[in-house]
Amino acid sequence: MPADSALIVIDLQNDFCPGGLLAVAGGDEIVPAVNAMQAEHAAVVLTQDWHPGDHSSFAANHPGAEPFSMIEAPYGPQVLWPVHCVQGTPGAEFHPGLATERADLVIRKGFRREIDSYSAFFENDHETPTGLAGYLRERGIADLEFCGLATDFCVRWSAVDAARLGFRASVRLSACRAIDLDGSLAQALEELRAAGVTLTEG
Ligand code: VGL
Ligand code: ZN
Repeated sequence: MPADSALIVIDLQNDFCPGGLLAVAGGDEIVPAVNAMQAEHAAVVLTQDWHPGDHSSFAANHPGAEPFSMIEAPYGPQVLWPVHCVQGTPGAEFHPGLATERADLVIRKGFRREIDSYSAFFENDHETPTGLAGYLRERGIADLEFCGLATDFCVRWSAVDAARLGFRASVRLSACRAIDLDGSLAQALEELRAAGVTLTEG
C-alpha cells in the first residue's frame, strides 16, 4: 500500500443509484468493487453531492425548463438536472452497502445555491476550491485513484482537475458508471486521456 495514495470515491449516493432521483444505470453494481479497492490505499476520501432544495442546477427551479436541458450560467454552460441529493434527504445518503468506516474525509460539494460543483476540487467556475487539494498535499498524498458516479460528470471533472493540479491520477472504469448524455461518456474518456489520467479496468 503506497504511503502516498488515496482512493477518491465520487458521489456513491442513493439518488445516483437505481430507484434514486437521478439514477445512473448500474450505479449500485460498483459497490463491492469500491469497497474492495479501499484496502489498496493509505487514505480514503468520499465525496457527497449536497444541494440545497433551491439549487440553481435543478430544472424545477427554472420555470418551464425541462430536466437535461442546458442553460448558460454566469460561469458557463450548465445542464439542468432533476432534483437530486438534497441536503438531509435519504437520496443524499451514501448507498447503504458502501463501507464508510475507513473514510478519512467526507467532502461535500454543490452546497452553494448559485453554482454547481461536479469536481471534488473546484466548483464549476473552475476557481472556487473545495479544499481537497490542500488536504491531500498536507498529508503528502500524490497518487489518486478515482471511482464512483458518474464517469462522465463528477468523476471526469474530478480526475481532470487532479491531473491539472499535479497529482498522479487514475480512474478505475470498472468501478464507475456513466449517465451518457449526448455522447458525454465518449467525450469524457477522450478528455481524461488528454489530461494524462490513466484509465484502468478490473
Ligand atoms: C453528478 C450531475 C449532477 C455526478 C452530480 O455525481 O456525476 N451529476 N450532480
Ligand atoms: Zn448534483
